Order: sequence, then C-alpha cells, then structure tokens
Amino acid sequence: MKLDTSPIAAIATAPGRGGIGVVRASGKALVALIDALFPGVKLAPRHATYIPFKAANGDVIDQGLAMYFPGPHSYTGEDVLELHGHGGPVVLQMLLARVLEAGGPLGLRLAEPGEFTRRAFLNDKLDLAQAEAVADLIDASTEAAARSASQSLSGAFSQVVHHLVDQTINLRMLVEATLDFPEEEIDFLEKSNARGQLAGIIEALENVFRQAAQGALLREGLNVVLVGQPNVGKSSLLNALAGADVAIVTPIAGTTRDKVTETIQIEGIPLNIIDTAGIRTDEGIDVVERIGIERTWGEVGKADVILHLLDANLGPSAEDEKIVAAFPQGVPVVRIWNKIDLSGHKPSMDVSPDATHLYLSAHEKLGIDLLRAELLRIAGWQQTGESLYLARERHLIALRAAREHLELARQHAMQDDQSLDLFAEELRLAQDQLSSITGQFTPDDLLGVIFSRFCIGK
Ligand SMILES: Nc1nc2c(ncn2[C@@H]2O[C@H](COP(=O)(O)OP(=O)(O)OP(=O)(O)O)[C@@H](O)[C@H]2O)c(=O)[nH]1
Ligand SMILES: [Mg+2]
Repeated sequence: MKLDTSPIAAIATAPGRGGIGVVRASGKALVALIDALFPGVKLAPRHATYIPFKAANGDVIDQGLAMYFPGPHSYTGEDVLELHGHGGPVVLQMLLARVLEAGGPLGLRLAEPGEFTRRAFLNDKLDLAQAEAVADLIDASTEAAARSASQSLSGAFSQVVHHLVDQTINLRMLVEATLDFPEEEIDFLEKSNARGQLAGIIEALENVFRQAAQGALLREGLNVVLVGQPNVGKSSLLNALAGADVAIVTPIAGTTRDKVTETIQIEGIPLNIIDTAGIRTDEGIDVVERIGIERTWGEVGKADVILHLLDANLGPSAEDEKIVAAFPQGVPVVRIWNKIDLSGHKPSMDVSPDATHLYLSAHEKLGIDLLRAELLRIAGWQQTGESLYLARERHLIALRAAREHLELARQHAMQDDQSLDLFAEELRLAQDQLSSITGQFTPDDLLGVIFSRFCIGK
C-alpha cells in the first residue's frame, strides 16, 4: 500500500454534543499550517497551548487547546496537530472548515475513514492487528470486549503471533540449510529434533487459537432469534432476558408485528436477542402481520442460535412441525417450553437426540438461568481466567490455515527425510499465514477494506 503523504484533517471526536471536541490534522510538514492558523505563534511540542481559534478574517470561532506533536513521535508518525475546542457539531464543523482553508495551499484535504490509523500502520507505529484493535476498542460493546481489545492494542496478541513466526523461521532455516547439503539430510530430523520443535510450535499455536477464538466471541457476539407461534411468550422471554419491558406483551395473538432487538450480555459476551412476529398461516391475518412473519423468516436466516418457543400446556402442534422443518440446517435450536407455571413442569433442561428441550416460565422468571447457561455453552464460552485477544474472524482464519500447514509439515516429517523440501514448503506457508495477522504480508486490497470500515477521524 502506497503512503499518500498529503496532509489530512478531520473531526476526531464523535458526532453530537460534548464538553470538548477535537479536530486533528496529520501530515509531513504541519509547521506551515500552524503558521497559517496561529500567525507568529510557536507551539511547543507536546504542550497544550490555550489559544483563540480564529477565522481568516480574525473572528474568533472558539477558544481551546492547540497541541503539536512533531513526527515521528505522534499517533500517525507524521506531524500531528490537535485542536481541542468545545464539542458542538456546528462549532467543530467551522473549526474543521477553517483548518481545511488554512491548509489549502499545502494540499490539506479531508481524511478518509481510518486514514489516521492507516498512516500509523504504514509508518510502523502500529501493526495490523493493533490497528484493528483500535477500531475494536472503540466499538467494544461490553467491558470484557474492551479489556481484550486493549490487550490486543498493547501488542500482546501481536507478540505471541511474532513469537510463533520466529519459531517457524528458525525451524525453516534449519531445514533449508540441510537442503543445501543433501549428504547431511539423512539424520536431520533426529539431530535437530525438528519433530519436537514442530510439536512445540503446534502446541503454542493451539493456545493462541483458543485465546483468540474466545476473544472473537466477545467481539462478534451472537444473534439469538426467538421464534414460535403467536402468544407462546416470545416477547415475555425477551423482556425476561433483558430485565426490562422492551417489547409489548399482551394476551392478543399477533401482538408483535416487527422485530424487536435488544443486546444483552452474559459474562461479557454480547448477545443480540431478536423477538419476532409469531408465525401462523391463518387466512384471516392482515397485511401488516403477513409482512411481520416474512421478516421473522428473514431473521431466522441470519440467526446464530434459534430459540423455538412452545406453550408447555398445549404441547407440540402440526404448525410447530412446519416451523421446525423450515429452520436452516446447522443452526443450533433450543426448544423452549414456556409457561411451566401453568403446566406444572419444573424448570429443567433435557438433552434428547431430537433436540435440547428447556422448560421455563418467562412470565414468572423460572429457569431463565438455565437458558443463559445454555446460550453460553452454545457460544462455546469457557471460563478460563487467561487473558483473551479480541481477535477478528480474519485472524482465526489465518491461525486455522497456519495450523493446517503445520499439520501437513508434521505428516511430511513422519516420512523420514524423503520429503524435507515439502516439510520446508509447509513451514513457509504457515509463516505467511501468521504474518498476515500482523500485516507483514497482507495484500493492499485487504488493507483497504480493513481501514475503510473505520470511522472518519480515527
Ligand atoms: N402464565 C404465564 N403466562 C405467560 C408466560 N409467558 C407469557 N405469558 C403470557 O402469554 C401472553 C402472550 O405473551 P407474549 O410474550 O406477548 O407472546 P408472544 O409470543 O410475543 O406473542 P406474539 O407477539 O403475539 O407472537 C401474555 O398474556 C403473557 O403474559 C408464562 O411464563 N406464564
Ligand atoms: Mg410478541
């Protein structure tokens, strides 16, 4: 990825009103911009200077703090200027417009989404996994997610990945040296304990993968969709899980028309609980309900977990058979028998070959803990106490691919020294996969995609 060094500026704080708001500029030589904005003033590096921000005609736009971070000791590695003013959308727009105007002769332009962080990456201030962690820390929806994003941002995740890369390189060098001296190939695997070294790398990779997979759960969360016939208590269950009256509950069949989503967290894992319109095929239903039911199926199609609700008093019906038959393959389904306060069942869970059955009462809040525990189990959550890395799907795919190449290398190593070159090749492929996590060998278009998902000003 080529580094565009033209100076950029953007509002760095969130849109809306706040106590303060920040306009940030970055570029190779911002001294000229500072001169244009504050004629005759010399900003001391990394010091806050209280100063009026003036329009070209001398009118004061705002008063605030100006801070100048000469490169390379800045977020982007270039010169950075931050203007901390009052956090109103209009005043910040005026300030940004003034900065763009003052920097016009320098070629200053509005920053693209993620461009500050992209420059930090290209100037080696951050590696790719850390840059991604910046966005993930900003987007974290639970404390646990924020903690692991911060862990990745500090470089802890990158460090363990680098360590794996180093170990792989060492082993590769050994093998490739041997390939150059074929007469010594014979005992290579024995003498160098190559198999033992490889086993060590694979084991370390397994550990990293586990921590990353758990961390990925914190980032991605799960979509949990409540489905069933009208009146079985879907909205009541949403409210029970959310601990608030989020959705309307009435004894009228067909109360919920549109989906209602509430994000809850269980042990720090974000779960998007989606309540839907009850499914029925009566002739008499109106057009609104029909559209609602179509949307229900749309949500089912995007579900990570389906909670299929039934009335424990009424038992299964032909309608429910049809509903089950239409569920997508491979998505875990929990069959929830609600209203046990009326049916006399005890709160319990029964894992039978056809399905997992859970007996609860949404209204009386009986058995809700069982459901929460089951959702955690389905999510694959394990309480480990070890620190987690807020990994992305991209990282997991790379780790998985690296593990497969190391496995293949292990298989070649089993066949004595016949296939040393293949052994070396698999190591190389594993190394490439690992390096893509921190961005050493990451294609430009992928970098473009990653940074374009950032917001402007980051
Ligand atoms: N006794 C008892 N009543 C319940 C329970 N859960 C829900 N109900 C009642 O069942 C009725 C329907 O509940 P809702 O939560 O609106 O049902 P729903 O599945 O969302 O219905 P639709 O939105 O119409 O599809 C309401 O009168 C609730 O009070 C329960 O556990 N026990
Ligand atoms: Mg409802």
